[in-house]
Amino acid sequence: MQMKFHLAAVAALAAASAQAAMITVEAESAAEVEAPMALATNAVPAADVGHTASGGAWLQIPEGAGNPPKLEKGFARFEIEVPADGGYYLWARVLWGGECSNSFTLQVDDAAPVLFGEDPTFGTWHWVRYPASRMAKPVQLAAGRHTVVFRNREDGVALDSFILATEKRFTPVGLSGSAGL
Ligand SMILES: [Ca+2]
Ligand SMILES: [Ca+2]
Repeated sequence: MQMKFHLAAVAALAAASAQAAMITVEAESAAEVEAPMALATNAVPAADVGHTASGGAWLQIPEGAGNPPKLEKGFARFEIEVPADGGYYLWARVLWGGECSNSFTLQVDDAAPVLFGEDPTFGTWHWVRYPASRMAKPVQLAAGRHTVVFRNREDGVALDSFILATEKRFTPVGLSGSAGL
């Protein structure tokens, strides 16, 4: 079955299936940003990042800004409202500079930090999932407020937006993550 999955249709989908829930968060809506994580916009793009970010802006750690263990600083913290209890897959729209610039450390609430990324798609915006493995269990979240932190692990990385979705078959496409199931 082909189904257009626009954000506006989330309510309808939620009504159709009690288990399906999805939220989209723009990187630039972070509650807190610590340098060298920094805001960039379509109007004043970095040389190594395109003009095609959703919401017209993104967060980035510029190439050469430094990364652990030399520099432990640099994160973006998000306070999100999860609509329903469930197992959530986290999709992020990212742009990686290369092998040494293709990951964040991801932390949800007080859970142990995990590796996000390390995939081999460079120089273009693309969607990356956590957990990456199709066999791995999604992140269990109760309805309500949660904290998501993207931390500096390698410089030369950019984060446009991210999605939390309970639907395992969901795959975001394009700029804002609207997708076919
Ligand atoms: Ca890497
Ligand atoms: Ca954005």
